[in-house]
Amino acid sequence: MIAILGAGSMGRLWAATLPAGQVAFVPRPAQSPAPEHYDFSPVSGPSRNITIPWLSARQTPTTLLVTTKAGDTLAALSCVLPALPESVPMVLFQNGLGSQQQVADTWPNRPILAAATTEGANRPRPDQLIHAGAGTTRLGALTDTGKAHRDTVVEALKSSGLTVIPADDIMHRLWQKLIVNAGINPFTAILDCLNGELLQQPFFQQWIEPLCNELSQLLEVAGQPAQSPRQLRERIEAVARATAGNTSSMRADVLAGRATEIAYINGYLVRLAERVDMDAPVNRMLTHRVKDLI
Ligand code: KPL
Repeated sequence: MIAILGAGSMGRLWAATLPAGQVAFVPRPAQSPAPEHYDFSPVSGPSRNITIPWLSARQTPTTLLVTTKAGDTLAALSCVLPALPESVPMVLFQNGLGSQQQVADTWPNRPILAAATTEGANRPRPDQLIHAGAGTTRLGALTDTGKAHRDTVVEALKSSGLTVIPADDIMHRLWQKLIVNAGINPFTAILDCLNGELLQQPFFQQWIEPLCNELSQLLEVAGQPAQSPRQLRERIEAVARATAGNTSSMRADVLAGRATEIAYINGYLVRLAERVDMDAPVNRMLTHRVKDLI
């Protein structure tokens, strides 16, 4: 049984695609035990009704997928981990950086893995899940005890039919994703536009180059392989084009009045810069502008 903590878009995507009967959502103290029903539209083919039960107190999962928002993760895990044996591996799916490290530092003896995924899923209505774009999910260990579980967890998640591959350097993958999110998400939230509409916006054109200068320096600060500002800009713009019709997760959060993950994306980069006495004014400006939206 694979247990999923966090019944948002990503949690529901895994729940809908993993073999029926082998997956359950993990209830938090105030959550009702009635099964979750929703309509799932795959990338191709007809939509279908999905019913996912909640994990009962008697069941011990083989793996825990953690698909909560970055800012909710530590509190959510603090509620559920006391009841979960220390040997159960968990996979962190949070966007950005910072929350994964908080979890690994809080439970260093647990087998903790992180996932960097490019799957696209959204929920136009609470009872609907759309798999907007097929991607790849890379999985790697964050703690020493996580290493021995990686390949078994990869195999288990492959039974979803989604593309899942092991990663030797998951921090590198998380950084690559962070760069793309830092260059797309805050702009789409501030400008209230689709990813593909960014490229024509004067505000994006004004700030993307100075932002990429900061991102390139911060990659170096983090000990990541060097990438020029131009390479970073090309990748950010390529992803914006490839996901032109998408509403970014940050814009979706703002439109729904939910807290965003800005503190774990551009906000994380501002904190990293501060630690080495570097200035990151563009990341700081974007962080403030997004925080002011809700
Ligand atoms: O990951 C994304 C997000 O919305 O968080 C991108 C790549 C920007 C696609 O929308």
